[in-house]
Amino acid sequence: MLATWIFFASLKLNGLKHSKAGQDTDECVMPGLCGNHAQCFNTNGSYYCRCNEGFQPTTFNFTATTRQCQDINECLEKTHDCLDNMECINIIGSYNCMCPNGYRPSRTDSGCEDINECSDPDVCGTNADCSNHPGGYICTCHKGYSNYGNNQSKCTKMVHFCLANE
Ligand SMILES: [Ca+2]
Ligand SMILES: [Ca+2]
Repeated sequence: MLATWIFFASLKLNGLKHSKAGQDTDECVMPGLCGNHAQCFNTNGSYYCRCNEGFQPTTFNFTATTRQCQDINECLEKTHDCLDNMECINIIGSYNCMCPNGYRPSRTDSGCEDINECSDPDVCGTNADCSNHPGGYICTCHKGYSNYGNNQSKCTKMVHFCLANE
């Protein structure tokens, strides 16, 4: 649920208020009067600005002079509706719910599920056993092979360096 913020313009702009005939002037025809990420609404004798959905005013007493509507960080303010096992990624004007590395969107519900990397026989190659675990996998090398400390890479034949006195 994104909050909608409204600020009323108390600014008196010369020449923008009532015309001599007492008729209302549409201040909103002035480009950029409310700044970025805001909409201008004309009223009889005045006007007001409203931040677009996903934005809020930068200060409490917000008028058109400051012209500031800033992005709401829904992730920090905990107003997002991402599920517990999803990551909230703030973007300008909205937010995204993403699955962490090693997970993908579930086909059965709207959450995330582990990717079984071992279903791809090529992920660890023929010289290792692949074991899947939540969010990752491990390649365990066969005897005589090594992935040299990177247990998510393929294993290569270990090279034996002979010492001079061997
Ligand atoms: Ca945002
Ligand atoms: Ca996994």
